[in-house]
Amino acid sequence: MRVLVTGAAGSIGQVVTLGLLERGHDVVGLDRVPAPDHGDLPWHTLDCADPDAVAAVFAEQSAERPLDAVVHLAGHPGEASLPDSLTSHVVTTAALLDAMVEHGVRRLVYAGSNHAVGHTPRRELPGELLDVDTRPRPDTFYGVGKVAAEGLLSLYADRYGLDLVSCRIGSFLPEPTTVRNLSTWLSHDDCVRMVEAALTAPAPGFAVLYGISANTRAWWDLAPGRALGYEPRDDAEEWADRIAARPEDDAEAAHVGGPFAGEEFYRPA
Ligand code: 15L
Repeated sequence: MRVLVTGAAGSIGQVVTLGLLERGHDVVGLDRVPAPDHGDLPWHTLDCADPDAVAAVFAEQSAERPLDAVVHLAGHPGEASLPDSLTSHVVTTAALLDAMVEHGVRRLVYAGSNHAVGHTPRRELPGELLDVDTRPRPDTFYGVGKVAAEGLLSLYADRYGLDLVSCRIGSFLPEPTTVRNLSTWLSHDDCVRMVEAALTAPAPGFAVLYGISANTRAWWDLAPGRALGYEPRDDAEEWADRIAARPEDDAEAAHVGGPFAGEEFYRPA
């Protein structure tokens, strides 16, 4: 597949770009910053919040060799003001979706987040695992942006028949470092497996999956991902003996969003 990866210079973007290249896909990188050294990767330096700039990328790619899919990883990975969160997660997604419709690109894999449901108290988890149909319960304006972006994916899937998969990523890290991470970790290799599954699953339409590894202590249900072909192989439990308990562990375990659900993030919109 020929895949446009946005946020390709970011921490997830670099891992996904290399992983897709290793698996034989063609990658076109896009970021607000110039390319890290990935050989002669085609690259566009621009902000996805600029719809004209995004449209120009699709026009240029269509003239050369059309894109098959987009992996949309661009976006500020933490809390920001409400307007900035909506720009970072919703306006960027809309610009890409409109360009996809115009140029016949039919699939997008989105870097959603566990913070779309982060204010869900752990004691309310039905059967101990949170499924993808539980009501959106964002823990921050960041989470609100991710929920709204999923709403946009749902709208464009219904209107235009696109295949749009939101991967609600847990904690993307080289290895788990906190007790919460034992439940929330997404390994680098599993992240690549997840993205490739979401890119290649037959006709998913609008779909949501939880982007975590096969963690023994998982809080989120992996079944929706497995239904799309995502088979995680790593388990944070292998690090459990090396992770020291911290005073904040109990507070971080009260809600699935961990620290993002805490009062330190409360602020006016
Ligand atoms: C995320 O979605 C954030 O981008 C990242 O900063 C972490 O907070 C991560 O989730 C997490 O929940 O650990």
